[in-house]
Amino acid sequence: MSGETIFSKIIRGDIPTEFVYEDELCVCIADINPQAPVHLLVIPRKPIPRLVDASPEDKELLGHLMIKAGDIARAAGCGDAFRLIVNNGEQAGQTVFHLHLHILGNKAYTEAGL
Ligand code: DGP
Repeated sequence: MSGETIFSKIIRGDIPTEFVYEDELCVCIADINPQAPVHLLVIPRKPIPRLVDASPEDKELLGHLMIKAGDIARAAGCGDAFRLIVNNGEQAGQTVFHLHLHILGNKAYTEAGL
């Protein structure tokens, strides 16, 4: 579980990937294998491997990711109809060991006013 993952390479620009959003603390990219009409990943620049590896000093960063995820979901047209998912650990399906929030939204829900 080293700090070097595909997401570190994307954040550094070694693998050209469009940033849907970026600031000094995080970037947001489209998931390569979308599981919903809107499937985005909010990734802290700091390479924390899993949620459980975050420490109290990361409190502000984690809050930032949550707040930004809400803003990004709305900007992506999800309205209030979206889910945030963090897979923690291999047995929970985590495949990239650099913390990230999945934003899963279905534009159809929003369009239907649900
Ligand atoms: P998780 O299973 O929670 O670790 O999710 C990792 C997600 O990352 C998975 O849904 C696919 C996505 N992903 C993996 N490699 C890449 C990549 O190179 N580019 C992009 N955009 N997404 C990737």
